[in-house]
Amino acid sequence: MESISDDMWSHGITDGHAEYRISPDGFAKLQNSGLRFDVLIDNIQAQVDADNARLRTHAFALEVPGRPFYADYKTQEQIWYRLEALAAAHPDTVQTWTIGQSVQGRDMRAISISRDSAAGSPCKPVMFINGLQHAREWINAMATTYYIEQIMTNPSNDPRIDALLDRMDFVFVPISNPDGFEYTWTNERFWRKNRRDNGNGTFGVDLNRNWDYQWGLTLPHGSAGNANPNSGVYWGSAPFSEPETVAISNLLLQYPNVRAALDVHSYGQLLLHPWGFTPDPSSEDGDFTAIGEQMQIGIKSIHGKHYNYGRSYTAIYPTSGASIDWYYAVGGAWSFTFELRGPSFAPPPDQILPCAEETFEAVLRFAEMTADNFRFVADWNRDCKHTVFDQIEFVADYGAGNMECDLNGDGVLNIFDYIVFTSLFEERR
Ligand code: 0X9
Ligand code: ZN
Repeated sequence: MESISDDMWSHGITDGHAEYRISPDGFAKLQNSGLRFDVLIDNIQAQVDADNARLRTHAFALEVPGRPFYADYKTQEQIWYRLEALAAAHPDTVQTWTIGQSVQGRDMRAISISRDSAAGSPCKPVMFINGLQHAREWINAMATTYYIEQIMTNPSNDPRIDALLDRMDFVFVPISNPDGFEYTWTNERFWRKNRRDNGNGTFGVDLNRNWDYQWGLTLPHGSAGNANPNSGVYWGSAPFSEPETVAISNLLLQYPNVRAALDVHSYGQLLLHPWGFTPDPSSEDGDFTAIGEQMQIGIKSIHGKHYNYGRSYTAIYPTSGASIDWYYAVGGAWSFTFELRGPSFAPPPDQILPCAEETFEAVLRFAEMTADNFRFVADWNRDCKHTVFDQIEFVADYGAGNMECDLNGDGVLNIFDYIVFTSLFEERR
């Protein structure tokens, strides 16, 4: 089967069964192969053509009056037009800027939401969300835009969002593969990679195999990543060979406090956490399980959908050089990959809003659990690091009778406050 198609759409082989997209040529080969098969979608191109015809009617309008934004898929121009307009209406908290250029020279844009809050530390933990490494997963960009919009505008005056902004900052790259995304609108709806010219007649590197952590490992699965430039999961000529992954990783390294990082993908209704490169549990497997469980419950409470959670290696398949492993190992952030709703990489547009709504509940829970855990109380000198200087400063303030040191809030400064500080420091909070 792997000689007929390298585009498996199921996440593996279950009970001897897997799903593939195949070309007309591939179908002829399949018929002669002796393999048993069923046709699930006879002509996915017909579905794509219908989507295109519908979308073209509004193609060049940046905004269609009277038509809700989330009613249908949007181009990157339309998405950024909306995000820039929202950002302009919130100049105190929102910034947009260019973090680099793609292989073909398109701007990579980031957006941050940060409330300058007396209630929060100047170095609040940061949540990062990466919206679209894989070009064909259109629903990801819509969902990520929805998350940004909810956090930025809080349209229902949700006290949870208000409280969260006192405790946390947010950074997003909603369209992290702009060239590939463009290509899916103009040429090939199911293109996955970026648009690197590999020089041998093939194009594209899988950005989610290009990150510089455990890159280029040969692992036992067709989707794990490989060195063949023609493959859909080609890992590139070197770790971070692609300007897109370089720009995003540099952005993250500018924030010392990224504590939660989310990669949005589709499809499969899954909540995946490290590791991708090994089946072994990470050292915080218990925390990941607790967050996964809370996210699963939260998602179900919105529209009743079931999402599974688990270690990436086993709950989906082994991967090397995938971003969430880097976010966790190098970036120091708890990380998840969401696989949103299908079916297929082209869910009917009426799936966009419910999918965004239910997974936003998971985003909130992930953010809240992260904020609870990384409070930075013990960053006493407010330099956003945990060092011995925090202890020295605390002892100095304590010795000077500074009532900020009354950490147990009983109105007197004594050894119990020092014990509270020490335990917070040890927990790195
Ligand atoms: O293969 C991928 O990159 C992701 N699945 S997708 O169908 N959206 O292409 C899953 C990656 C999961 N592995 C890690 N995040 N480590
Ligand atoms: Zn993906």
